[in-house]
Amino acid sequence: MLVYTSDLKKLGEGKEVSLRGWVHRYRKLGENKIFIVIRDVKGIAQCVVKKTSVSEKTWSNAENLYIESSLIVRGNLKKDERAPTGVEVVVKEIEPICVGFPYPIQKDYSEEFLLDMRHLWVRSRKLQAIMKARHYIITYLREFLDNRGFFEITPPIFTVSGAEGGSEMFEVEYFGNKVFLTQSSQLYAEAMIFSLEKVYSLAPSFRAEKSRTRKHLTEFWHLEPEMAFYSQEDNMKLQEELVSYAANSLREEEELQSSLELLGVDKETLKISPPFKRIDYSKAIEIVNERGGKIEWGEDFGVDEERLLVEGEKAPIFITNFPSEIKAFYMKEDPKKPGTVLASDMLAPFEHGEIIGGSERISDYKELVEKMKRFGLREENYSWYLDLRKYGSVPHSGFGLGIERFVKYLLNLQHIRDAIPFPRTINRFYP
Ligand code: NSS
Repeated sequence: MLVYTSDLKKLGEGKEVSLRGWVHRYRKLGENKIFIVIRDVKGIAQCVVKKTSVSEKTWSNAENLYIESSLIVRGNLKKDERAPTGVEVVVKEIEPICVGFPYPIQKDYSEEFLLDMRHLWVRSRKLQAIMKARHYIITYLREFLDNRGFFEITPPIFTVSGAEGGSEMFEVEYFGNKVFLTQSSQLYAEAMIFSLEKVYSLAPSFRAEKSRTRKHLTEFWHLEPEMAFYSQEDNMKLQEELVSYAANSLREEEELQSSLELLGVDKETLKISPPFKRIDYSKAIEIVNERGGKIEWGEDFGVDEERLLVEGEKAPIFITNFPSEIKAFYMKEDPKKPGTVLASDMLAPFEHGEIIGGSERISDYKELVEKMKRFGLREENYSWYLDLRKYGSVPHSGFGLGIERFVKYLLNLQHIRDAIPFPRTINRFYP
């Protein structure tokens, strides 16, 4: 019977099973015994090959394996307290699929080497656990929005109009024209709300940022919901409910318990619920300065300021009402606090920092044209976007959540590059 490594515990002593997978560990004990730890999608299992109880062929197959050789193993289950799952497979037969070559990841575990070997390192148990969790996290995010009546849309990646400031865009030659890789799908999501009212896109965004930090990628996956008739308050409510739903679903996911354990995730940190604390930007400036930082009104928060702001927090917090001049052109002014916008950043605790940026958008044509002028943007590059304010404009809001930042926070990862299989950073685009 072909089973997964995780099935072994449930099956009885003596049962005959076949396992299919890869050699994770390999150890020869004396002349007559070989221990092979097999890895498959579900986990690992210990197999023992005894020279005296297998055919010559199987013994020589076992002797010739390398780390990461692929194979099928047949044998009988035996209880063994020392084996990782409490049972081991006493091997009867080994059928190699690909013996291959000596595995290059042996002693050198330096970060740079592992990044060069990323195409192989994605098999490591740590990355396997992270990628499983990432899959589930994305599933919860979609599930939550789908249950609220959202439609998923698919925006273009080649664009001409930047959403977040033109200097950080990657240029692409497009049959003699100059286009850019999208920074954000927001402007297209905005176009779609006039048809579908509540939409989201999950697509890559590209940022030619020269930031060398543990939270910046040049290519990241971006979840961007956009909602007609939502105020900024409705927007923040949706965000805190979405984030809480994903965190708690992750905590409770049966399929992921061993992955969370392997990653050392403290499940208490995933017990979060709305409402999240809201701190006005002006108050946030005071807090930063009280806690030993140095920042003036009108400056944006960097990594250090974000760290001070979430000091002692157990759940994410919102910073609201940023000065208009330091935020994007499409954000609506707060009529109650002139000079500031109806926008929020969601900062995650434990030094993970910003995971969401959102705002209510300017829905009035004249107001948008004026603000674009003030920001030095060329109207002709945005004429289609301005059309949205000419024909049946409505109040609307939306936000962007960086998938890798979110995964990094929920799994408490040291570096954002481990939240994506093939990270793209300022000096890394291979493999
Ligand atoms: O620049 S954002 O703050 N906002 C936008 O792009 C809006 N147009 C989103 C919207 O309202 N639809 O980026 C949003 C999030 C931010 O909070 C991070 O979580 C993530 O996107 N982000 C990044 N993740 C990884 N690497 C980089 N460089 C990065 N930049 C933003």
